[in-house]
Amino acid sequence: MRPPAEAISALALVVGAIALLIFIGVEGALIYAVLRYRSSRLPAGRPARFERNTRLEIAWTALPAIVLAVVFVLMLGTMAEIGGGGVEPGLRVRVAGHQWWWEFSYGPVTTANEMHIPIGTAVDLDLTSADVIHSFWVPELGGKSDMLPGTTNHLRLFARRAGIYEGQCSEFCGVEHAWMRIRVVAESQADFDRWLAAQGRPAATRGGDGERIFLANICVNCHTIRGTAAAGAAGPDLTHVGARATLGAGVLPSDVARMRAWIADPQQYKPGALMPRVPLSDPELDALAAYLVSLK
Ligand code: HEC
Ligand SMILES: [Cu+2]
Repeated sequence: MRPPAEAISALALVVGAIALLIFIGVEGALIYAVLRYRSSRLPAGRPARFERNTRLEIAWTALPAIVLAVVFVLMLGTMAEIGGGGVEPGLRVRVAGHQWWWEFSYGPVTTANEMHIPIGTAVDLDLTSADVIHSFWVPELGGKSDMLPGTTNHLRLFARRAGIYEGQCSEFCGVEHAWMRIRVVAESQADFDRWLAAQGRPAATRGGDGERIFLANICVNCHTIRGTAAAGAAGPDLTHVGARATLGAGVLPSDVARMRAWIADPQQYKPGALMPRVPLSDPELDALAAYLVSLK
């Protein structure tokens, strides 16, 4: 199959060409009429009056109807194609929108904000929301679909080439709507399988200071780190947070310094984000940041 984005773009070109032809025809007729029937070229005296022209009226009713019917049929074809077109998906991912981050579940494996997909494979998304209406859109990979609480919508993604594809929540969902970015890493099947296997493993680092501080603070009420006692669900799963390229759904690139700054005061980077500032000492922040970034 071809990527849904290519099917949409091909349809836009065809419809654009039809619209251009109509534009040229209408403007041409207008210019012709203005020049041909200007008063200096008409016989003197009272102009003749039109009563009716049945053939003209039938033509200008039928032609737009035919054009619309053609566009409608083309659109139905494209909709069927991007909706799946009889091609079974090679992968299914459940996506939940949250204010203001994304949750991706590959069966039992949950991650956040950065999704990976294999190239050359139809990927079907089951989209829902944990709170308000969000909308999933990665323009280069597929169409756009709303995400509604209590309902599951479906959307197909397809990447032909490996690379990073950027997307964005496309339904205004609150103060940090603009910082609800989606990062899709499309990679070979082998790389994808390795990534998924790594994501499926529990957190690697055990028993250090950072882990102890995390577990002793309210972080555990909101975040899960598989392999530890932390099983909160109000914020992103942090089991492999160190493997992601960004923090806070794209607001900061991820490294130890930014991780520390984010934990010290998330509100400075994402005012209104649903993570509070937790009072911690400098050594505690250092240890926490080093620990979280080590969770690859
Ligand atoms: C009240 C719930 C809550 C508490 C408590 C909380 N967080 Fe968060 N955390 C969130 C939410 C919600 C987000 C997502 C914010 C956003 O991007 O809009 C988040 C995001 C994060 C991120 C970025 C994750 C990513 O994938 O980008 C890290 C790291 C993080 N929290 C660490 C911590 C640490 C460490 C603590 C304890 C000091 C903590 N959090 C306490 C709710 C919480
Ligand atoms: Cu949103």
